[in-house]
Amino acid sequence: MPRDWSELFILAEGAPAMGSDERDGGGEAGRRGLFRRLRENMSKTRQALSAEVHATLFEDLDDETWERLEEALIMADVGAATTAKIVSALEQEATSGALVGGQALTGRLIELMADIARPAEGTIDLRAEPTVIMVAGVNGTGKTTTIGKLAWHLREQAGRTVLVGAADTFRAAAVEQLEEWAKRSGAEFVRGPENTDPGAVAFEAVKRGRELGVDVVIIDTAGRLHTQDDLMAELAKVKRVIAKQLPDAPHETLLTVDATTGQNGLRQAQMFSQTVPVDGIVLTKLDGTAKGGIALAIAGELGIPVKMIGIGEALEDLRPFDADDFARALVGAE
Ligand SMILES: Nc1nc2c(ncn2[C@@H]2O[C@H](COP(=O)(O)OP(=O)(O)OP(=O)(O)O)[C@@H](O)[C@H]2O)c(=O)[nH]1
Ligand SMILES: [Mg+2]
Repeated sequence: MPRDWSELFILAEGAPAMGSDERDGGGEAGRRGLFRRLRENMSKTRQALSAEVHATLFEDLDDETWERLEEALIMADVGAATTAKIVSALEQEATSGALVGGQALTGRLIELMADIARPAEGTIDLRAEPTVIMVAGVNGTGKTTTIGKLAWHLREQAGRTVLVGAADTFRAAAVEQLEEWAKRSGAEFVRGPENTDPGAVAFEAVKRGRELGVDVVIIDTAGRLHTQDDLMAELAKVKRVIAKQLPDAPHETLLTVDATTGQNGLRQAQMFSQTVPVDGIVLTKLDGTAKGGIALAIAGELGIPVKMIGIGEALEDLRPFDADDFARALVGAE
């Protein structure tokens, strides 16, 4: 599971040279700093969960312990099925005497959560030239913002050149917003005439990306159409059109899920992944929610890895998802 950008991005030349962002730099001190920030970002979820962990695992164990723990995890949006899996495993190990004491139980709880949060490798392969990344998601979940942040990190952390294509053509404001992010992140930008077909813009963006020789092309898509069926049909079409320009593309389809919407995010991920194969989730707005456990529900129930997390509205507020750190930050471990 990627712990930093150099592990998230797979490059033809091997590990990338680190960019200038010290906070993302390697080394133990850098890692501790990042973990501290993650804990702060997730303080709402953590406060809710760590109090319950202390009130249960550090006291005498009985049926109520496990019920209370289950309730706490469900409140944090870990999801009923995934919660049941975690708690029954923990209960079994505790009852068999394999685990004794609050510390050991908490440590094991974190391990169980991290294992579930890590259903697959979770890397992003950037070896295709250009690599085409399509970003999908319900309106307002953070597609455009994530694209801006990702474009910036691709440049800063991996030295990649990036082009972004505005295939969300239904709102003029959406195109301008993406253009603004392209400027901020130093990416090339492709738009179509007003009300153009989104597929045509995606096609043009990939074509232009190839002509310019950029490393990565990122395609923004619409989050809202007249009906959900229209939205899904449009997304499938954009994907098909991209493949016409470049046979293996899109190489990566990312789905943005707004962590504050809790279980709704799980349903969205289900719906999108039935339309286009989703390679990874970007879990956004983790900074403002007590429902961070949704990462576990999505990974546990759909088997789709969370690859990145959004922890704010600025360019640098995107991080690779580290399942171990995430589980530790959720439960409140140091
Ligand atoms: N706090 C916080 N806000 C975020 C994050 N990601 C996105 N946002 C905010 O969420 C709002 C919606 O983000 P957009 O990027 O416009 O979402 P979108 O999916 O492109 O929306 P549509 O284009 O309408 O489909 C904006 O105000 C963003 O600043 C995040 O990680 N944390
Ligand atoms: Mg948008």
